[in-house]
Amino acid sequence: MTRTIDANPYPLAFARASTALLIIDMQRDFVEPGGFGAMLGNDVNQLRVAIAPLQRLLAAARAADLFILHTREGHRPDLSDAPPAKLARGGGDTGIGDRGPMGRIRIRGEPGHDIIPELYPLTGEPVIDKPGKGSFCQTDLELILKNRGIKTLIVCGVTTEVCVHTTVREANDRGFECVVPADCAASYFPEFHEVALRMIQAQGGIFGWVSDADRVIAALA
Ligand code: C5J
Repeated sequence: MTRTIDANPYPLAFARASTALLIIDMQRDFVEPGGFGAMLGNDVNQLRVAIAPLQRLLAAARAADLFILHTREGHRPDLSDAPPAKLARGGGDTGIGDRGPMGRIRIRGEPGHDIIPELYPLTGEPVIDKPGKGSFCQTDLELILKNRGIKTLIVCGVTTEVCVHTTVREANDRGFECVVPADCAASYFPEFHEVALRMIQAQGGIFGWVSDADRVIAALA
């Protein structure tokens, strides 16, 4: 059955069976006070505003039997999958692989790399470990989505202008239709969040749609 999500720049037609909820990088090191993001001087409350709307959307998606996937940005403990350019980026004293407030920074298996308890994946919800900003780069995400017949992605998480944006662009180029519920994504920089969302929906939806949790939940019901 075809449904529509009330979205900008125009309603997005979708079918529940071919739609997935993709939650990007809701990891402790980005989102929690006392994590690496906070250590860098970021105000994590700018990200935490997305948790409550995302919890409601996640519950609605689970109730609607939607396919749900989560991503985590991070690397192998030996850093063999971390490009030297990424390791060098930032120029600070503490970076990827170093000891941070929640274990080794961006390393799989460390406490800070884990997904926040409020949005923890259930058994059966794939978790995609990605070494980059985009969720399709060097992962099996595309294969998993194609095998499930997924055509539409509801993309949420952090940060709007980095990993959410990169993922939406990658997905769009691969033929997926993406909608971002604005209140289910967030940035340390509110102005980047706003502009990133405007970019997605500009020019007739140049690479996607923008909606919000309430409108997506209404469409799933
Ligand atoms: C994400 C980042 N998840 N900003 N990563 O957006 O480095």
